[in-house]
Amino acid sequence: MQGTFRFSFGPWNIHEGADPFGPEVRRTIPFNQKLEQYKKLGFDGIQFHDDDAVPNLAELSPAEIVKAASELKKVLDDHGLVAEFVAPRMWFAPQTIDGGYTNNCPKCREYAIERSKRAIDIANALGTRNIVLWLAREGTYIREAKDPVVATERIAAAMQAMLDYDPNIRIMIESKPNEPVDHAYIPTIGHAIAMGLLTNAPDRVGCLIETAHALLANLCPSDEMGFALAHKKLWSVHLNDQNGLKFDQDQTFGAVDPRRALNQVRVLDKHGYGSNGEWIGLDVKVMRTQKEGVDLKHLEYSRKIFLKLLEISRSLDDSQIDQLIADRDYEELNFYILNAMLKG
Ligand code: XLS
Ligand code: MG
Repeated sequence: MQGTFRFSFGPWNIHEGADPFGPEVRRTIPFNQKLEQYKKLGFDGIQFHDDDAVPNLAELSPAEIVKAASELKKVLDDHGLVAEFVAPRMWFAPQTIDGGYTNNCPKCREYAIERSKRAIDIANALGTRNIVLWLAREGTYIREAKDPVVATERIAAAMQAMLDYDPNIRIMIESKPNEPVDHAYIPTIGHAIAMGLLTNAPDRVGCLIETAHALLANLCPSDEMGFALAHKKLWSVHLNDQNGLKFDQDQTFGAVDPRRALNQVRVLDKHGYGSNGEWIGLDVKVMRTQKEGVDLKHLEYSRKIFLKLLEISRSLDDSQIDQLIADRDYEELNFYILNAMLKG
């Protein structure tokens, strides 16, 4: 129960504030300046999309990509930072308009697999074996556009190709039910874990749970985490918050429902999350309304809130909780938790 946690975020969590309805409202902070902020904010790990690490990868040969990533590794070392994972960005390039692995065009599917291999090369150069698949466009806008059996098989085949390409990597699927597509093929963590069974290396397929994504599926994030922990598949998290079934909000952790956040912290802490090197990732978005110069607070405060909730969780008296459970006095248990939070 007394493990310590280390924290990570991705460079995309510091951004200019553009949304589908309006342009940027803050100047771009160059990547090297973002790196300077990590330690100051209390973070040691960086999450990467392949092109966060090697921005011009489309113009480079595989060898040049590895060279660029190896140079970045030295910069990370100089800052005392560690790469947590690399995720192929399969939702920007024209080849991925209709998805990556499930695209109806064979050439586009080939592109997706090749790009995933480059992401693996980058991960190796950065010293991590973790590949995250956020399957952004692996789904449909209209149900008839793709066959769901074929699509599932294609995702599995792509995963197999990645697992075969490098016998050391492991894949963490970040499930999400919708957005940008209407229906995504891997909407929940149960789906993500089951995908491993369609490969010949299920032990190298796990998941990353994002709070907002679980909530968009109308599920309880801490129960999703519990399910994955019971399967020994929870290899990363993206903590944040979400106000109902709206667009993916990526609010500051605990901002909407601190009790729900407490339960996430609690399930992670009680079940040894982190003891095998897992990171606490905070996938939080800067509010568009934040001015320049005060646009990193969402990261600082998400981490602080995690640590405050950890303190509250550890202050709870387990024997008292067990007694209330034995008495089936859940009203008292409810008050006990709320009271602990309100005085915390
Ligand atoms: C979406 C994700 C995405 C992945 C990496 O919520 O945060 O950016 O984590 O592809
Ligand atoms: Mg995420």
